[in-house]
Amino acid sequence: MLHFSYNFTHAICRLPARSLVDGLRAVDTGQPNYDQFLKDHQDYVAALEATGAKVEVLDALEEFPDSVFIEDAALCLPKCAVIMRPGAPSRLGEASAINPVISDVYSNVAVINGPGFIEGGDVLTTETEILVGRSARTDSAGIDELTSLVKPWGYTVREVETPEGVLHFKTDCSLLDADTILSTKRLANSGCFSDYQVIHVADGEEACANSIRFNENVIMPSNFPETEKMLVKHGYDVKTIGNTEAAKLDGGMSCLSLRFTPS
Ligand code: CIR
Repeated sequence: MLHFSYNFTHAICRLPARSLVDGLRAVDTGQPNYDQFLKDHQDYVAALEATGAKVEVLDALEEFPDSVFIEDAALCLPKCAVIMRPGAPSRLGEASAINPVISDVYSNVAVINGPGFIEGGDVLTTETEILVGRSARTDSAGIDELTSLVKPWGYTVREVETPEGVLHFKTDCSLLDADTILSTKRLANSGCFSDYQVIHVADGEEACANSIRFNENVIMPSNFPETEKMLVKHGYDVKTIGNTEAAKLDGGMSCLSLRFTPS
């Protein structure tokens, strides 16, 4: 049985720009190394392709240092796509840059026009609902606009809270299958996943909560052995990808792609 929330025939990625050294970060843990970032990005694209998906890799956008984190600029649903409105001023222009690319593959494209803000990293799509975490980048007005744009297509949006100090809602959680979510304890403790099974990331491994289920694989960052073991024990087919450089810019596995099946 196919599940639209994790079975995808297509993905779109964007090559990292050399300007990524100027990318946003909450805490300075050193400059990301461009060559290592590029290598990890190639491994990531290869992992998506290995599941049989077709992956379009867009040119780098030097004017937007964070544009490799393409997920934040758009939301791809089975029946429509929505161009987001990033709350980080340096990322706002990424929305109009992605619009023509999305309009090439979707016939129904809606646009968040504001005044609210919303970034794709705050949006978790499950089989039954779209959860959106309010954060420093996503506000209630942005969530309300998304809610009314997707309602005609039959999607339900639930507004929830991203933990204080956490960049995006999905920094702390990932969908593993139709019923199961991988989450940090700090996010799951808010009760927002009470209708789901929750697997907690191992203590001290919170930085791997941003993983993705992509077809048969769970793709997670390397070097989180306890959580990896736990996922394997639960029967997931885990692939790991180096993420040291993206992590310096608060990026993880979900941020690096838009995943979809054209309708
Ligand atoms: C930013 O702060 O916007 C980027 N440096 C990281 C974005 C990560 N995106 C995501 O979690 N979806």
